[in-house]
Amino acid sequence: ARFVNVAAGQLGPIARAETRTEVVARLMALMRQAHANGCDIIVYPELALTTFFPRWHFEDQAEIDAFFEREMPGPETRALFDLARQLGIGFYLGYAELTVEAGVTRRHNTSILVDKSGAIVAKYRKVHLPGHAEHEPWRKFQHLEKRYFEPGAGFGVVDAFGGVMGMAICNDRRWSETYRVMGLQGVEMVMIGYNTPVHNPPAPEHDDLSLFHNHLVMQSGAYQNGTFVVGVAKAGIEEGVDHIGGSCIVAPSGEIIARCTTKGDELALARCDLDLCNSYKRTTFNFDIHRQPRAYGMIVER
Ligand code: CDT
Repeated sequence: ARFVNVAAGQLGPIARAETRTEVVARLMALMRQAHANGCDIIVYPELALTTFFPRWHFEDQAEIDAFFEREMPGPETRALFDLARQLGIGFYLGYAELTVEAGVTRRHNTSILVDKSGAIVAKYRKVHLPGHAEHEPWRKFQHLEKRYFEPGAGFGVVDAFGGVMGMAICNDRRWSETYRVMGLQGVEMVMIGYNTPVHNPPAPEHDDLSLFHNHLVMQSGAYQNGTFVVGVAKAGIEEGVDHIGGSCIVAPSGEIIARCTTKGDELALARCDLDLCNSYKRTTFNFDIHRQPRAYGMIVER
C-alpha cells in the first residue's frame, strides 16, 4: 500500500475587501486542522487568495493586476509556505499569476504543488478558460476569464508524495481530455480547485444540475483513468453570486470517499492508497492493451 492522507481544503466566500493576509490566515487554519488529522497534503481552491474577480468587467488594467501575484511565495503568502515546512505538509494552491517573460507581461490562472519542505515541485496553468472576452452587460454577472488570462500549454505530471501527481483547474474538470492526457502519463492523483457559480447565464436550464455535473465529471475522470481525483470548491455566496460546494475526494473506482457538507471553510479527509489505481490501470483501463488511438484521430485533428 502507498497511502497519501489528503485534505480537500474548501473555502467559503472571499469578500472583495478581504486582504491576502486575512485569506492566508484562513488557509493556515485549515492547514493546521489537516496536519492535526495526519494529512500529507491539503488541496485549496482555484484563485484561492482573492475573490473570484472575473465576475466583474474592469477597464483599468491596474485594478485587474491587483488581483495577481508577481512572486510566489510573496510577502503575504510566505507565512503559508513557512507553516507547511514547519508542519511537514504539502499543498496545492490556485492563484492569479503575473509574469514578465522577455519583456512581455503574461497572466495565467495557475496552481502550484508544494512539497513537505515548502518547495514548489510543479506549476500548472489553466488550459480550458471558460466564459467570454468582452463585457456582456445582459448577464447578472460576468465570467471574463477569456479576457483576463491566457491559456496554459498542457497537462504534465510530477513524482511527489510517493506517487504520480497531476493538476487541473475548474473548467478543465469537465473535459475528458484533461484526465486522459494525465492518465497516459500514469497519473495517480489529480488535484482540482474550482469556483463554480450555481447559475450559468447562457444556460440557466443547467442550474439545478450544477452539483450533479460537478461530481459526474470528476467521478468519470477518476474511473476512466484509474486515478484519485481531489476536487475543491470556493463555495457559498461571494459578492452576491452563489457558488456550489461539493468538494470531494474520488477513488479510482469512481466512488466519492469523502466530501464537504457545508459551503464554508471545511475539510474533507481521505486516506488514499495509490496502489488502488493499479486494479483499474492493469485491467479495464490498461491503455497499452485496450486503447485504440487509431480510431481517435478526430479528437486532435479538429
Ligand atoms: N472557474 C471556472 O472555470 N468556472 C466555470 C464556470 C462555468 S463556465 C462560465 C466552471 O466550469 O465551473
